[in-house]
Amino acid sequence: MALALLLPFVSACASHAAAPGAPSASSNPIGAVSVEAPAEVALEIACTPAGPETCFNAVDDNCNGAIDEGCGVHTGVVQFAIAWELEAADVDLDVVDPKGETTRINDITQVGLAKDRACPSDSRPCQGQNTENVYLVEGEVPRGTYRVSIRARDLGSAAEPLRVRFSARVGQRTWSAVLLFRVANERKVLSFAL
Ligand SMILES: [Ca+2]
Ligand SMILES: [Ca+2]
Repeated sequence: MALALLLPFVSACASHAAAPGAPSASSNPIGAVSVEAPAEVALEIACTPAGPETCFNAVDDNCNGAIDEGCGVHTGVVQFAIAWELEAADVDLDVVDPKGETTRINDITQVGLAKDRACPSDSRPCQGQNTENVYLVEGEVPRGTYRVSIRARDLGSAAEPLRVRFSARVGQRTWSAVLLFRVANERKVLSFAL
């Protein structure tokens, strides 16, 4: 089942709208979400419960829709998170909201997107919990396109590709993928539209 769900996302930069007959905006305040991702990014939409939520791994371990809840990071009905193990690496998560505003650490965009974690950070040690997190503070999900950029500023080690876990939640659906970065400043961009 997981493989079948994954396959539609493998094609290069294809757009994936909801199936015909999906609930209309009036009956479903979240609406359908279409996703675009680079060809090499295999987005998983099937969630397999792995027990209690594990902190700072950017995975919805208990499949309740929230990513890393109960870990001191904020969650919301829109949430984007990344995590990586190599402490020497520096990875950035930037989200452009439907109004074109880019999220910033400890600030809230006009539509209500906030970023509450950045690593590495001068102001707050990450203590090996290398994550970045963007979430909708409150209210209804703003419609439009969320453009999500993940950039590896520093790979930390040239020995092998840097592995970064990425998860996204928009409304009632959560996506997840492992991103591999092979050169510094490589950027992967995904978009979620509703
Ligand atoms: Ca969870
Ligand atoms: Ca988790």
